[in-house]
Amino acid sequence: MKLGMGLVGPGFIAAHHLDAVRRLGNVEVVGIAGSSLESATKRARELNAGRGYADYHELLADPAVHVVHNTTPNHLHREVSLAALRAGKHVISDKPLAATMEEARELYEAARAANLAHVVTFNYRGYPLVQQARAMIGKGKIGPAVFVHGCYLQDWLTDERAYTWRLDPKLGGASSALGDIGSHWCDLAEHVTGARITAVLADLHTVVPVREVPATSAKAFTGKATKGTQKRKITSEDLATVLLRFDNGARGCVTVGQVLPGHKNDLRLEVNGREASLAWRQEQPNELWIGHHAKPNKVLTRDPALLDPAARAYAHLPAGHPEAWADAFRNVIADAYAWIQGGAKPKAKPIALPTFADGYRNSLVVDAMLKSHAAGGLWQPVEDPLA
Ligand code: 4PW
Repeated sequence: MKLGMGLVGPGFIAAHHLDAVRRLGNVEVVGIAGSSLESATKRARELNAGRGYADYHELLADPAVHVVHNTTPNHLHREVSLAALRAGKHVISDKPLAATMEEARELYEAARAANLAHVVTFNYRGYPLVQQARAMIGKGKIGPAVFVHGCYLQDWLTDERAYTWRLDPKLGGASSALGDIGSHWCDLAEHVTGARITAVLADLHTVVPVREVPATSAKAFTGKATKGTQKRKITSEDLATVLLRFDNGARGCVTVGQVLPGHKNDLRLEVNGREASLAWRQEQPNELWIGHHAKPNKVLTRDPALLDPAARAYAHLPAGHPEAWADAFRNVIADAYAWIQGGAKPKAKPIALPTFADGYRNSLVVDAMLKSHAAGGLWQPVEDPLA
């Protein structure tokens, strides 16, 4: 059956969702809903994405739409995804699943009750060498994991004139750095190791406490404000350092920051086992470092012939291809539609595909970090109702 795709919230990530869907071949891009019929129609024309809708309710009422991509700002994730599930649509939501843990739980429970696909785009799972690391760890190739550590460092908020709705608790949720990019790292750490974070000790900080912001802007990435600006106090964190404990006894730590000059989109994950270590870096996605104590270290490149079958399935482009990020994104979207085409049965979900259960799980981890910091930096257990 040819599926119809609708998208709500045509911001910066929308183009990647549309690109990924178009490459599937058997999905029709039906249209886009935004803040008005005029803006939606304009964006649909700019993105070659079917028609514009007056609002998302009209899109959800269209029988030609079977799958809804929710790429709205975080504060609208719950409202739009819940309405889409209730309208009988499969949902692919940008991360984080929702602005708060409570909203994420509500979305998870609604998705679990519906016989529909529910996906959250933790897109870094789509890199072949991330799946290679996961397969190696799962097969015991590095021995029991004892230390899981890394970072996600960026500099796009370094300038106090840069602003994003992510820094406004009413739009981005209570957290900025952790909710926006720390969520990616935590999802990868649990996905790659197969272990669960059971407790956290977090120290959050706001390096830039006052920003020059445009009077109004819904854009995800607002450039340096120049005129019509106002000073705004920033309360959410742009820097976080967190200690971690895992259910397999491993310890860990992660640093997340959006104000660190020179780091563009620098996610790094390292897992040290009793036999070997693995390290992957998003800015060099076609390499997996493998460390040993009794023989030379080596670097595995994304040569399909050398990869585990689980990783080879994601290695479509030649190693070093400039579109590695986009290819990873396409892998997650392709898995989502394969699941939908197969009837979205829970047991048939592609193993790497992140669902609302993962999004809810992730919100519990981030929420525990916020609580740990609020308590003055005490160890905070991570609830695990899905265990
Ligand atoms: O998830 C996204 C990250 O991969 C974030 O929302 C923005 O883009 C900021 O960093 C990257």
